[in-house]
Amino acid sequence: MPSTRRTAAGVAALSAAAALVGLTPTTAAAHGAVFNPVSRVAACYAEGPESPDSQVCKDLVADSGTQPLYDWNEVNIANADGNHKALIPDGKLCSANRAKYRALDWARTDWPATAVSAGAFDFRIRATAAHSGTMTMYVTKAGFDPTQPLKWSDLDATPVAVYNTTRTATDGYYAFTGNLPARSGRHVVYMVWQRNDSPEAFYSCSDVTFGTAAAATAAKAEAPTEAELAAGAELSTVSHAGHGGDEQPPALSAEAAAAPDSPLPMALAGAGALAVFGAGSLLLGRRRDSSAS
Ligand SMILES: [Cu+2]
Repeated sequence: MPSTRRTAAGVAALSAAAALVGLTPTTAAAHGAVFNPVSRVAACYAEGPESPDSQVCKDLVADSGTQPLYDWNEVNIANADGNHKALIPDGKLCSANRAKYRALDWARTDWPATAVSAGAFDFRIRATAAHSGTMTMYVTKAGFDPTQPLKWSDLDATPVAVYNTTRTATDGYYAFTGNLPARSGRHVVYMVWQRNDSPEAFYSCSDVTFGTAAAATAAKAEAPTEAELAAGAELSTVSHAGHGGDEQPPALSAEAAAAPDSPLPMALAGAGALAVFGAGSLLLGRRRDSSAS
């Protein structure tokens, strides 16, 4: 029917225009997430944003919708510039004080967790965009109470790992070894990743258990598979391969393999893809909130 087609075309054109407007000044950035130990947002994403298994991830979606999970690689502050403690109040460490990710701050003892023990620990961070900077991993002090909101003073001042990140991440991952101290029960591993080529910084909380008793009562956190990441990428509002031509995408990303020399065709293709998803979203009644990024 001509009128229907005209309407559909109009929707697509509007979406394309909206996508272009949205792209120009405020393209949301893609960075990554801690996959070992599994961060809260990564664990809930792995359960499936549309049908999480654990009660805490169900509650997260009920409170905040699925978009925080589809945007698992985003949790950032664009202008942090090293001022983490000034910008993030106590109790807001896991969300980086961003309302979009507020559920990550919940002081609950049922977050899926990774069983760990004192000694060497192999950290793995899935980086959808590699950045030059410093990744600092902290663990909570002995005696930490996981039923209370996480405060800066809960973190042991001595990092369990400090890693200098580069603009390339092997197979899309940063991997490095740290050293965990002796602890017992449920704790939090906190990441601060400060870029040195921009003021932007990224943050995350991973739940860990020390000792067999704590591990026995905790749901085991699983990291998303590459297939799961790919399956949800189209519903992400953040780029999965660098932002604005500033970064080099991870070596193994599909975008890297197909990237043209000029950034312009890629930008236009991106806008077209966004228009398609935008139109689909309108038809599905999905609400996008891009204002928070
Ligand atoms: Cu990034």
